[in-house]
Amino acid sequence: MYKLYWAPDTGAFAPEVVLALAGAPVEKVLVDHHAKEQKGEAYRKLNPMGQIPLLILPDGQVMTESAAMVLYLVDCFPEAGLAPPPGSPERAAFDRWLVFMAVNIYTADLRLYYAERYSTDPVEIPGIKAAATRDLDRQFAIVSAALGSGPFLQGARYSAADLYLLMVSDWYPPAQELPAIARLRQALLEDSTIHSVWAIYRKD
Ligand SMILES: N[C@@H](CCC(=O)N[C@@H](CS)C(=O)NCC(=O)O)C(=O)O
Repeated sequence: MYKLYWAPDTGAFAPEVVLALAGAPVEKVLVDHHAKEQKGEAYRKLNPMGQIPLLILPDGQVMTESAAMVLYLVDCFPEAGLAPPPGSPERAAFDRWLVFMAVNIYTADLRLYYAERYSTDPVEIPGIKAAATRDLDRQFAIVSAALGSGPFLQGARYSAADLYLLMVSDWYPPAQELPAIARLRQALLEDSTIHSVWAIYRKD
């Protein structure tokens, strides 16, 4: 059994939707995001970064980092078809876009939403937010161009990288206006399993 520490509107969507599509059993632990439970001593013992999500594997190993969870889980459940096989040329592109979104878009989103953490001087907050917005516009334009005629990053079949894109574009509404991203979101949300997990995360 997997154990997922989650909260609405967080990166826990990515591992949860992969587990749901794979049909894997998961116990969910709701973290009180607004009360900053993730910064408390008990939670930090599991994740010293004090961040959500946190995944405990069936053997008890603790995983942090949403993209690492996705990369690991897609290979645990190859029959779910959520990533090209390891070692294939298609897998290189899958890994590339997943990591691109995790290290660029996710972190720019954090700079936008937690701007006060990125400087010791509050005067700099508007500039931090403006730079994050500029970066998000540029990064989503790159992903949008990569979608081409899509509808998914690798053509007709969706992968967990597309699900990650659904998640990060939820956090930045201007990205949802880009036609290729709007089309991808609509196509993914037609799937009842994806839609039901997505709806849970939007209940904040
Ligand atoms: N690199 C981490 C980032 C996780 C992260 O920053 N999560 C946010 C929610 S989306 C969080 O925990 N925010 C609460 C906080 O930092 O206090 C990952 O991909 O899992």
